[in-house]
Amino acid sequence: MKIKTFTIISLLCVLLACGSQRNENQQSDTDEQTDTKMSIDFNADSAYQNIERQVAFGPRVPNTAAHRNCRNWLADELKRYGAEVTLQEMKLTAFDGTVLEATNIIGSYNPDAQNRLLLLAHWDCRPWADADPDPANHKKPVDGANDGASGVGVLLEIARLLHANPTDKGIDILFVDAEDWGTEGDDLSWAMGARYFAANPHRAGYRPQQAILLDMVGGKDAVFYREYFSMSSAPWLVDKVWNTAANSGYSERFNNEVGGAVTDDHAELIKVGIPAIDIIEHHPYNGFNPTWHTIDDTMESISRETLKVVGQTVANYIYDIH
Ligand code: AHN
Ligand code: ZN
Repeated sequence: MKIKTFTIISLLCVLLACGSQRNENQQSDTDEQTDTKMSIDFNADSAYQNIERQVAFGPRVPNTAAHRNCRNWLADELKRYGAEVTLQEMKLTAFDGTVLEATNIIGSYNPDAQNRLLLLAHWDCRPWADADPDPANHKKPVDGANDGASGVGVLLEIARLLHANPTDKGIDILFVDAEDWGTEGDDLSWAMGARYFAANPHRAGYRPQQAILLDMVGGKDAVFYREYFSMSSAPWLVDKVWNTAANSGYSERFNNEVGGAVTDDHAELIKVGIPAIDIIEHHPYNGFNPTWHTIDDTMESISRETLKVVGQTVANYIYDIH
């Protein structure tokens, strides 16, 4: 009887101990999860300032001083944020015969990692505000606060985050030139810098597993639809990014409807077999933001809130917070 009681009591003790052990394990699992799900705060004010700095150079139209000065600043910023920087200089002949002195700027993190994510945005400005309601403005260059500087501004803030919170992932930030010296009806007149990069990558055999283009990501109340070429190239990547946005609280800004097809830098990567998607403000019926290719594409058209929505989504995607 005594032995029985003793056995029962010890059995109970063992069970209780096991129970508490399991609880401890669960607790530490939860702690680890909280650790890996550390929050990374995308600073929209910094992104906004990155846009202001670009716009302050003047329109970054190829073959101008503003363009050259901005190029040097962008390269210096990427270096300051710890990236390995490559400048890819090109002479590109535009549809109208103009020879553009163009430069793609590449900033690499963990350049030897095999698995790579490419983040890109165009940094040049359109020489003509030919969508402006006033024809008198059609030969003026655009400020490109949204069309150009916004994607770059967000990615420079991502570079700052990568420097402050290093990961072991292979990430390349690419600022492509000569996107916007194009003409309607001639698909090859756009995205010349991206086409050059696709054919002549900065490293022999460079082949990222995934690429995300940011274009016009600063407009007020912007909504991002699932762009058509992105859906044909990498629907799984669109899913991942749009789900990340939804889990970050931005489901109203990342709409699950499939939008129109936009001839843009990502299409040049898709052509050479790189899975690529475009986060772009392009409404299925209303098209681009009303300031697109007008003289109103200025700082006044930039929303810190939209920069936060896009930047935090990209940051959460990079850091697996989804
Ligand atoms: C076309 O209008 C065919 N593509 C526009 C791509 C673009 C221009 N993105 C920014 N500016
Ligand atoms: Zn444009």
